[in-house]
Amino acid sequence: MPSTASIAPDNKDRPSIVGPDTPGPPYPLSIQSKVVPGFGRGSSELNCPTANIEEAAFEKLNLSTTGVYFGWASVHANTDKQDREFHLSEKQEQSAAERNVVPNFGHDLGPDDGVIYPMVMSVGYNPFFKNKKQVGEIHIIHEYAGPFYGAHIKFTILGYIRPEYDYVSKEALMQDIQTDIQVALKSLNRPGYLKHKHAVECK
Ligand code: ADP
Ligand code: RBF
Ligand code: MG
Repeated sequence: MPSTASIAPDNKDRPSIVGPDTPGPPYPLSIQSKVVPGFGRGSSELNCPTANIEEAAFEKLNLSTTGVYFGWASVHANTDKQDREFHLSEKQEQSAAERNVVPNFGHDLGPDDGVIYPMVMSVGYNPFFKNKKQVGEIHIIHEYAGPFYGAHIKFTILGYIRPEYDYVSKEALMQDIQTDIQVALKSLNRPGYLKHKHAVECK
């Protein structure tokens, strides 16, 4: 059920590092998915592109808590010619058609293919945008040359940053996302988290 999320507390009161020195259960959580189109707001409205994951992969993760997570992720060209379909909701389908999304299956990744970078992941209803369905979407903390719809994303979640909130303005949400990125970078830069920066075993 969509949450009735509260307005975010003051951004300046946030901790700069989260989680214990070594991640404990249920982490690490590793999974892979195809990168599917969302509603196109990440890059255009928030200056923060997110690779949306497939519904089936999201369900497999079985996260009971909505909010912002952090960990490691890599994107891989999808070379399987039989694997060209997206399983999208009607609304996602409509949005992708309107935006004329043309998947390249990650074939333009070049030297970024398979490289592991830090990531932040948003899980939930995006209360600021009042989505009806939960989504899982990953912002990889790296500047890619372009989109990679249809590629495979492999990721390992190692911890939780905060719940999802509603915001008084888009700028306030953007500011919290930038803080999430700094918190993730600092939290991952500890031996207990760095040791998980290796290729994800596919499930
Ligand atoms: P959508 O709603 O379709 O997901 P976004 O505006 O969130 O639209 O853009 C997401 C797309 O941008 C991703 O699917 C991916 O192909 C691309 N992208 C480029 N750089 C990144 C990045 N650093 N992290 C995540 N996705 C990225
Ligand atoms: N959306 C919200 O409505 N509330 C949030 O607290 C929130 N936190 C986010 C944190 C991160 C790190 C990222 C990448 C996204 C977050 N979003 C949040 C989701 C954002 O609204 C979404 O990425 C865009 O709507 C594009 O799909
Ligand atoms: Mg997205």
